[in-house]
Amino acid sequence: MTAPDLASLTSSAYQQALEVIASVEPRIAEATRQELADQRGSLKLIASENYASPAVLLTMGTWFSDKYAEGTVGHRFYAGCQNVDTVEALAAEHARELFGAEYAYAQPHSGIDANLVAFWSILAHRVEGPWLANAEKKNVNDLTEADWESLRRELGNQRLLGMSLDAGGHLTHGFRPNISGKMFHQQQYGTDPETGLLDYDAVAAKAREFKPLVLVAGYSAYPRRVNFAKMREIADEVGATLMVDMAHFAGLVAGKVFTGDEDPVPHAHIVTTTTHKSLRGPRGGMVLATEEYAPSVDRGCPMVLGGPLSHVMAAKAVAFAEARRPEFGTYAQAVADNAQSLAGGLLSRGAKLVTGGTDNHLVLIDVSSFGLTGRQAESALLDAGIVTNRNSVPADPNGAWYTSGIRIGTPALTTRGFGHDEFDRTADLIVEVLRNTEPGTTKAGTPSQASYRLADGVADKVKDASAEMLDKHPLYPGLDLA
Ligand code: DSN
Repeated sequence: MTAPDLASLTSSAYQQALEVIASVEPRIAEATRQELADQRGSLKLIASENYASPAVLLTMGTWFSDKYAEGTVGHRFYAGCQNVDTVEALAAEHARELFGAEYAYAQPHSGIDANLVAFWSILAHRVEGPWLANAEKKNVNDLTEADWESLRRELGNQRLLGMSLDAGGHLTHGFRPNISGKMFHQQQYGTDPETGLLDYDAVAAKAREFKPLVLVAGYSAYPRRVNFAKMREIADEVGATLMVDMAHFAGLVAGKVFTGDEDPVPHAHIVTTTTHKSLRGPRGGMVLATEEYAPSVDRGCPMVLGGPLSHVMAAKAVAFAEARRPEFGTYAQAVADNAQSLAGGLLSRGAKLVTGGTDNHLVLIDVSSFGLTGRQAESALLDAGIVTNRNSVPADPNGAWYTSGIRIGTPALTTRGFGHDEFDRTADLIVEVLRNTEPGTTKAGTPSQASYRLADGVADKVKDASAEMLDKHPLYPGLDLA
């Protein structure tokens, strides 16, 4: 089918769907229209967001949403799951092929679910496995209450080493207030204070001293690639399981931008991801594993999860099928190239970047050099139609709420067709806003971390310049909701 045919089909599908929704709750139909208008009219630079294709979006809106299907393919706790089996098997097959993984589990609803499944799988595999072997028990059902009590003591004494939140790690990598920081004894590794880069020798030294069961690699706000072969060497030396959370850069792995030592799949025991960031699928999670860990990952339900979201698994299958096409590789390479253009454009206009640049899909601007907190910068940029999120920088003096950083990424606008020139211009617009924003003061006259003043006329000028670029690269071209 040609692109105009598809666009016109998509247009009528959504027009009709919104009429059906409006017949019950018109305000939801209106909010849905407005969300499209807002996304169309702004520079979406949130590094973890993207625009899924109409095929992926439409797949989520079906009666698969109505079906319960706890269990695994061919082994369900509910009757009538034959079509869900088709969907889940296809999602897993596409995922295995896409990433060259031995095993894929498409049920997690989100990244945190995927990470919880992975943690409990590692615990089950590493703690229950040898214990069962020693006890000469055939499976977990043979364990007595006394066995479980002893297992619980072992489970409660396990260690996890992950990247700290302010260095760019994720809160599920052992951050104290998150369950990962409570279920494990955790320690964190950071980045080099001078360069902002990962120091593998320092990670190895910490691992030797701490001897974790789980070494977590991966990030949400680290603008560089990771050498997963080195991380595996560290894990092997201390007998840890290497778990990689590739949620942010899964699209760059799928698109073969990250290969060799930068591809986590051949090096990690377990890889987790979300499916909606650079991978451009529906909102959800997934676990990839070696065969060795597959039986314990398969116990994600009932261990951690309830009923799978079959409609979302169907959309994952569609998105993975899209990502197996050659054009996805071209897209992924453009995401990385565009991040270079964005970083280069910011640096050449005097912005300070954590690590001095990027070689993945994201850039972390240290806005303290503009005299602003992340919160002030985020708000001023939003006033000018530039959607970003504030983020801590390493050893952030402003903490995790106000922060000193702005995290931006290229996956979404690359999907719209932005290239080098547009990202350079985007850098120009960001710097224009930041230079023209002044921190405010509190009622007591002290410096405020939240209030700010953007100079008159700047927001409109930036919005006009953005509109020129956005109009040339329409979101969902041909989709008309009028
Ligand atoms: N919220 C995601 C992000 O923005 O990176 C991570 O969970």
